[in-house]
Amino acid sequence: MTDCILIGAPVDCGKRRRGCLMGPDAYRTAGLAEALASLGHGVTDIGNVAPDRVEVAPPRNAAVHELALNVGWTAALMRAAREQAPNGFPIFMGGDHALSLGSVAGMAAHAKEIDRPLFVLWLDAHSDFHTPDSTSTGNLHGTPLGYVTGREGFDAFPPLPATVPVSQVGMIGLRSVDPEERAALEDGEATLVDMRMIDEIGIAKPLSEFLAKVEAANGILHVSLDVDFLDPAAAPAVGTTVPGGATVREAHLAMEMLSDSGLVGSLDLVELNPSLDERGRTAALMVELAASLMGRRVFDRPTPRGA
Ligand code: 5AB
Ligand code: MN
Ligand code: MN
Ligand code: MN
Repeated sequence: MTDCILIGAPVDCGKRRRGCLMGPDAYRTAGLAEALASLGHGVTDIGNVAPDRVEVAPPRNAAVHELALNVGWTAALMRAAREQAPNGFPIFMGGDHALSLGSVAGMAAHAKEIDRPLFVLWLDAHSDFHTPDSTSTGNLHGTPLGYVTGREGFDAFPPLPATVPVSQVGMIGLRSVDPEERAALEDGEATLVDMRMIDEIGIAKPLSEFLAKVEAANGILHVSLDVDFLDPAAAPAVGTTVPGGATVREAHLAMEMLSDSGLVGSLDLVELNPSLDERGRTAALMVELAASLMGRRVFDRPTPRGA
């Protein structure tokens, strides 16, 4: 039994298209708390976090969108993560992926306090490895892995209590990486698993290799699940759809393996835009995936919730 702590993070400033602020309530409506409780877990929903009010100097890169608000969210969510992590298993209900600037930074600080290395698994079509200087769209939901790994250019953001070495990052599901991200990733030692590799050898082998690395280091793992990891046919409720994504079963298998590993300590559910959903099916799928990560097995899946 795990104490799950649901943290609403209605971040909507990481990109221009609006709607992710409705994500936390979509997860509540889709029954995330009930699904976790049915597995025997304790569940506390602490409600929604609000961003700190901050002032920042104008960004060097004029394309950057809503810098101050993103910095304010980062500070507030970093604090929330550090406060909640000692009490259980934080689940950040997004909100766009800019929320992970704060959630991952906070979990890294927590891991340092308990003297274990934090590993991060990024399930996403994108590498989100930009900096505020390198991004051409200016959308900061494309930067959280740049920030938490300590890339330069984040001077407006809170200083990191602990960085996550690139060698402790795994990205699975890649099929959209910008040239500048690619160049920066080529220098590092991140585990990079693109869709072609998944097509050729499946998702199980590269994931179990990454998990073996986490285990060998006595690490704890933060999982960041972007809706666009999934194929848009299965998960339409996201602004940044990229065809050719993970199937429903590939995603469940990843969650089931993560559950079996016992290594996961926290989770982000990000980029759900309920205004783009079809009768709530993307929200429902994300809830099902979270349930698989928290121990639901194929043979004890309940009949789907109807009207
Ligand atoms: B997401 C892009 N690389 O920088 C950019 O959805 C997309 O959190 C970022 O993965 C996508 O704007 C961010 C083109
Ligand atoms: Mn992302
Ligand atoms: Mn993405
Ligand atoms: Mn996205």
